[in-house]
Amino acid sequence: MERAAVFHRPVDNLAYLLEEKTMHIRLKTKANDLNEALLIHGDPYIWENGEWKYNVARMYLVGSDEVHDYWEIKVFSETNRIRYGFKLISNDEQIVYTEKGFYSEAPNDSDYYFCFPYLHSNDIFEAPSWVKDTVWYQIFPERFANGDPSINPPTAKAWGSEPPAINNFFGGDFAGVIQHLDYLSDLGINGIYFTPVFQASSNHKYDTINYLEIDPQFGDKESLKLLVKQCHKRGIKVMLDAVFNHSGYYFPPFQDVLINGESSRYKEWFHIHDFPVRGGERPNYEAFGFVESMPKLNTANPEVKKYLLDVGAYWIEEYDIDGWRLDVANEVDHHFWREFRTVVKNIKPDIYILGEIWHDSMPWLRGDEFDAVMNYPFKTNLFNLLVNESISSRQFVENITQVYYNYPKNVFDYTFNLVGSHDTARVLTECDNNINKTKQIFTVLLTFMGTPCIYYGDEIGLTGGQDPGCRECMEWDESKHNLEMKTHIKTLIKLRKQEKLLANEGSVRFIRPSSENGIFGYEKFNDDYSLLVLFNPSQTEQALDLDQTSKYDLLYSDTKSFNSTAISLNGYGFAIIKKNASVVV
Ligand code: ARE
Repeated sequence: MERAAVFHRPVDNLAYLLEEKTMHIRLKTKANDLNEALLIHGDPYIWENGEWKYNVARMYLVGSDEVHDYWEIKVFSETNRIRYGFKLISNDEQIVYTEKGFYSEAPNDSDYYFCFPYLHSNDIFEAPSWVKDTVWYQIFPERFANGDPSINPPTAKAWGSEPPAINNFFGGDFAGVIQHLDYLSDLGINGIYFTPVFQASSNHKYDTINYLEIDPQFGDKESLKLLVKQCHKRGIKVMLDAVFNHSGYYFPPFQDVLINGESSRYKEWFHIHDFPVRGGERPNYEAFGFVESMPKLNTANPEVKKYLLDVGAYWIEEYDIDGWRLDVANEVDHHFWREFRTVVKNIKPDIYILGEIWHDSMPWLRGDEFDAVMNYPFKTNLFNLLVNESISSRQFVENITQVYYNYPKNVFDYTFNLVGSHDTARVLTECDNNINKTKQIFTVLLTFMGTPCIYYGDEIGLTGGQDPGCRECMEWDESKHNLEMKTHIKTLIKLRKQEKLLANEGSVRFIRPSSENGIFGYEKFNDDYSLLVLFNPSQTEQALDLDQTSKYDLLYSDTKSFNSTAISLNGYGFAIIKKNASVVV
């Protein structure tokens, strides 16, 4: 047995509360090394005849990546206290793994074991329950619809008359969004995430001038109020973008520092290295990257903290928004986010807090900071498989298994999945206009664990390269819509609403391909039935045998042939199949 690969700590994704008195305990071991893993567990204070009284239960091998096996068990503790260790069985030995090391026999003293001192039900990770049923739609307000030309920026061009550039404007606004809410309801979405809407000079508005005013090119506070009301009437939630890592260059406190230098009362609001303040390619103050127009805010400063926390509160209290997406969330200190959570949840307990983090995000998802993060590792792996073709489906399943088991289950249930945003090239463009691949990518997005987000216009086949190419004007001429794409997305959203297993009820297991680039997928299941979601990642037809002890119904597919014993998928084809509990054969 490879002892060096055996890993557990009683924290985070490896030991967490799932529901009252119930935990998930996970263990990582070397891939294919163990035949069995057992959990030795008990209340540390229950002893009999001078010996600790423990139970032994079988763990399940729930997934594997290239180097590790993942074992999991759901364990109940009547007394809310638990100590535990693992009995590991391989071909050549049996050992017991505890907090204090490896032993040939299970120590009969609870003190040796891993300790989860008390299962407090208020420590269960809980995001707002409405999020699980939400299908998000991301709007870049300057490019969605121009509903009120009277407030166009002075340099605004005719809608869609030229390609999107770093500094051109087309006059998208709130009135335009309100005019198209029926379109969004018809699509089936029930949450809108807006990139920033506060006063700023650029077209993307990530360079805030005034956090307490709506940018006049989008409307005013009344139009935001109306927008939120209209959305709520249709059951659509509204999430705004909070850019708290940095301000814009023209944010008055930064201007004050530029003018008054060392004697500015705002000099501690930023991270100025020395005076006089100097911009350019390498500013002498901290910024977002080295972008001189985005000076980094000092969120540890009490005045800055109060200012931004008040901003966070204001738009909820006065405008009833439902969520905050936090820009560059990983570069702001944890203390700030903890206070932010307390403040906003006190006002609206079911407000959704979404962090923009592209990497491993466990430190922000312990229940005291964010409800979710933008799941870019999901997108990257999916695109490496289907767009770049740099990994096989075997590797995809292994990588995504690792991403999945990096988080507690109840955290991953809320993760914000996306296949494109204002920061990435459009999915159809990435797929070289291959509609089958694009449809397959959306099938994964809308059936995977977590909540999906559709970037405006992807549903009608908009194209475009990296920022700023991906920010073109929405097409409102229906004759130019890609109807195959739109119908596909609508069908998937409808199915997601009908089949709660698709919207994160139940559990999941990954289906590993039987050959390097064979059919792969996942099975979402509860006690009664399961859904199989299958994909053919290659351009040639492939078939998969189905286990004959179950009954199958095809819910949605572009499949070639399907019967109770096998399914054959077209190149880049997919199938969503309902598998009913075993039938007697
Ligand atoms: C502008 C131009 C770009 C140009 C850039 C260079 O449009 O073409 O390359 O300037 O100076 C906003 C605007 C952008 C603008 C930028 C700077 O939307 O258009 O770019 O400001 O003025 C990292 C961060 C992540 C960040 C991305 C972009 O971790 O937080 O980079 N995303 C947010 C927003 C952006 C926004 C900002 C931050 C700034 O969503 O829209 O940009 O407020 C890897 C790394 C990630 C990295 C990612 C993307 O995966 O690991 O950390 O994300 O790549 O680069």
